[in-house]
Amino acid sequence: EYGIEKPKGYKVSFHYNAEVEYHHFGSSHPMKPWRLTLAKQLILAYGLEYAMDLYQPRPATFDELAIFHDRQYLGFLQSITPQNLDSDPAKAKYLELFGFGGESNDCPVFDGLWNYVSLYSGASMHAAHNLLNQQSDIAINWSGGLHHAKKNAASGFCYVNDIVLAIQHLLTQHQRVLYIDVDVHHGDGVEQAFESTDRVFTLSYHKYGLDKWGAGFFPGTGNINEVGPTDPSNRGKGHTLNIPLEDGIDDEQYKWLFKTVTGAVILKYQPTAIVLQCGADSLGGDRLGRFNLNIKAHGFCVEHVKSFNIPLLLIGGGGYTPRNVARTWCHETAVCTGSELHNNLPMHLPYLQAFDGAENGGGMLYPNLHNTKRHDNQNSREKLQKLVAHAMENLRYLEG
Ligand code: ZLV
Ligand code: CA
Ligand code: ZN
Repeated sequence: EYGIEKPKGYKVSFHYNAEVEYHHFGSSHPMKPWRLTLAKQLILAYGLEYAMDLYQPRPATFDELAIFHDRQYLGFLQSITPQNLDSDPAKAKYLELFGFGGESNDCPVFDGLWNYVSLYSGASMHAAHNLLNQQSDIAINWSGGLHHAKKNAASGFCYVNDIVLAIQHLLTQHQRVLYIDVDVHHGDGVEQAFESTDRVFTLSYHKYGLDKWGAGFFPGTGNINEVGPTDPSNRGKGHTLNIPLEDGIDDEQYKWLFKTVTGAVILKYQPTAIVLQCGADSLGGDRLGRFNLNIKAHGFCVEHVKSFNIPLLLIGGGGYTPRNVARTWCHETAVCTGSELHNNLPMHLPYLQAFDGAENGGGMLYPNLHNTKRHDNQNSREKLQKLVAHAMENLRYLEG
């Protein structure tokens, strides 16, 4: 009844180890791994598991994570616990060095941290593996997408960069991989990791700019003129594109921008694999985000990328209003399998309460999130047109 037949011609796989759900960053921390429980319940309630191959990936090993990360950093990550955190003064120095603690507690040390990072990374690597051996045309890992992690530091809720690890795996067989990032934050960790290669093109759409107190929106990078290395001898020159946006961008503007810019990048760069980070903090009403997108406009990005029929890895990312994160990733799973979902949530849905009542979206899959508008639209038509012109200008580096 919900259109769950397996579509002919392409295969979708879903890579998920439910153990990730049981990790807690702390009660006041906005990152909630249990949003994945909500997403999974929605996906199952709509019967989407029948339209995909399901895998329960094993956690990544230390050596697998060391393909990108420094061993010293990983050793630290593997050994710290909330209990031994303050016991050793020598540790304090490393906490600072590796991006923990300080005045910011974006990256807390919590129980099971090592297990958590190896689970979400293992899932992204397994998804990439499925694309490589052509078991899937689209592989999905909603638990990954932690784009801020650096090779030797945690940053912005991200400890291990599963995206970089997955792309490195794809590079064993693909000459050109395109990375696209629709999380409201700049995908700085992925950009930095591949800044010196022409085999990965990174494209991020994000909020950029100062707030009324003069603080830059996290991580503070990703302006339109940040195009990576400019030295002509650097092979990475011209293979970075950033699309900085203002508060409150709406569905029509975002869809137009995404289609125009992403389309141009795909045509020019001719990737043989695409990784799409689907951070759901770009939705209207997100606790941390500033954009005003509805679920279907966010999902349009997946539809558009899918339409190019290039092997595709879909990964999660941010998203801080859990019920809407779950809705979006359920919708995007359905976009992949080619299923249409009914706007009334299935009656037998566990956690139906999380989606019910006027303030939680009235039991619908597609509530209007634009009504939850808290951020006026600062993106004028003129500004966006200038931005696109500048982006096209940046793309000229790709030629010759
Ligand atoms: O969605 O944080 O602004 C991928 C992702 O892109 C900051 N952090 C840092 C720099 C100094 N500040 C503040 C530190 C605060 C520590 C705790 C919060 C706690 C409660 C509510 C909001 C935040 C918070 N932190 C909001 N924005 C931040 C950013 C990090 C954003 C990471 C986005 C990750 C998963
Ligand atoms: Ca982004
Ligand atoms: Zn984000």
